[in-house]
Amino acid sequence: MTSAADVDRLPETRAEVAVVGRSNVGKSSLLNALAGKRDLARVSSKPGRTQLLNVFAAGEGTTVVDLPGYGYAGTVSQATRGAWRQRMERYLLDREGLVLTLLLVDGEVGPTRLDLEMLGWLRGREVLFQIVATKHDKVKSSHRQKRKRELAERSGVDPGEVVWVSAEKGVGLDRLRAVVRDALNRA
Ligand SMILES: Nc1nc2c(ncn2[C@@H]2O[C@H](COP(=O)(O)OP(=O)(O)OP(=O)(O)O)[C@@H](O)[C@H]2O)c(=O)[nH]1
Ligand SMILES: [Mg+2]
Repeated sequence: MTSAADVDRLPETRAEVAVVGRSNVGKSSLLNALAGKRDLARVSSKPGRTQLLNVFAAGEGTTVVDLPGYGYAGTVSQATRGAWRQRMERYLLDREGLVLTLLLVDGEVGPTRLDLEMLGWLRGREVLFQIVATKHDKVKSSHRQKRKRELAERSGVDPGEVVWVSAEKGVGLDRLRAVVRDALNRA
């Protein structure tokens, strides 16, 4: 629908799901996979691709937002990174109609310090959230059970509460679509 630099510039929504996570965790790829479209959200192997709040229509007046990633360690200035982060946090605080935040954690890497900070921040503000572990295909199948337990434990949730996905291989997409649909329909 639109890209905006600020939450005040976003179109009204009946209900909205937001996608947050570390830069390069796979937010834009996951949105494309959920939608079944290749080039809806821009993907890049270089972190820091998504810098604005990008809004997508999800039917019947509902929307999904792709947010800038945090923890970007590239060559942009501290001030610019601070602006992206502020953009994301202001969004999460002020967005009317936000019903669910998907917090993406790299399934191969596990939750980083910044992911855990973000999680604490979301918990503190009682924004409803769902932890999604990405890049399932990159974890060797012999390591998966252990990795799933560890990721959940470090995040402070039960393993069954984490949705594992692979945008590349289509893993977990139906389950996540159901979570998103439920949240949007409840509103
Ligand atoms: N193997 C594998 N790679 C993935 C998967 N999802 C994303 N990637 C890769 O991870 C990189 C980053 O993907 P993006 O979707 O652009 O990540 P992002 O979180 O939107 O990044 P920013 O916009 O910079 O915050 C790209 O090279 C993708 O191809 C996945 O499920 N499996
Ligand atoms: Mg992106």
